[in-house]
Amino acid sequence: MLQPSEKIWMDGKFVNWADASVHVLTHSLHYGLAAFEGIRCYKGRKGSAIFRLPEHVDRLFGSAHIAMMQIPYEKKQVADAIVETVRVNRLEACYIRPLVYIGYGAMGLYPGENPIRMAIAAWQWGTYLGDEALTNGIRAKVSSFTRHHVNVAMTRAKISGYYVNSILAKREVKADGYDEAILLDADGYVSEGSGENIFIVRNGQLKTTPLTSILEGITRNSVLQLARERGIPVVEERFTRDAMYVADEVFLTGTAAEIAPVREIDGRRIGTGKPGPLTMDLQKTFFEIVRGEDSSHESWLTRV
Ligand code: PPE
Repeated sequence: MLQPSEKIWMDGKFVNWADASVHVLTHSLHYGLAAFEGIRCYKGRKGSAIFRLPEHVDRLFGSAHIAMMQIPYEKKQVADAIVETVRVNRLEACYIRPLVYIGYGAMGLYPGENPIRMAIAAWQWGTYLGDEALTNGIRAKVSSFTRHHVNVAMTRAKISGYYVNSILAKREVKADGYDEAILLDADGYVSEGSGENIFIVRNGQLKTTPLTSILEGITRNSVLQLARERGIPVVEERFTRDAMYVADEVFLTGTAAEIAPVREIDGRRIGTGKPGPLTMDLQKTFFEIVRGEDSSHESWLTRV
């Protein structure tokens, strides 16, 4: 269950959590055209810090631009509002959810002059894929649902409606007792998890899917950067589902999921069946960075 905080930022001002409502004829609620972000704020030695805030704000504006929604604020105003939302709620560690949506006005697919509205909520959110996901790894299953074709969804945008596909996939595999769904693209290659990017490790090489049918993950970008700094060979290249089965390690990355090892896919053990050494090494560094214990990537943190 969602743990309520105190205030939600709505269209430039803070309202009480319980009062943050919209009209039921809000355009986005019917047709799914809205853009959102998922951002984490971590508690660290030097206080709380938001991870890669400018990159998330950029992606939000990019999503809105792709969707032809004009955000009625400057990037700086949005970034400041996000920081302020964490502050007013006195949250040390939290998940932040900015949402840009098409408000009440005309109905019908053509939104015309309907207002573009924006909200920012923040709440405490623990581990996304279960309590032991980060330490023991998760069990994943390839979904029977295909990820959007590149000309159906433009996945550089984080658009609400795209997540119907993710929800269907997630429900399907949860019903079979798995923790997370992996979706294949329209050509049959691996794309991503329902809410995460995917990496495989084989013979010391790290591989992730290219930016065709996937979200351009900010955690993915961070992992690629950390791996390159370590001199680990990295490739962004399509791979098939059986490449996952024979990988030494598989892991998922996302703001909510963080860096989650995958220990089983489709009933097949991955590697030793335990989280792999490279996965855990990257995860350790990631947590040290977000908590400000490793100062090598200070620029990734915005102090609250
Ligand atoms: N792919 C998808 C489809 C996706 O939704 C996410 C984030 C990622 C990759 C990873 O992107 P990034 O967070 O920038 O590393 N999914 C968000 C929503 C999760 C939810 O259930 O809500 C998130 O992790 O915040």
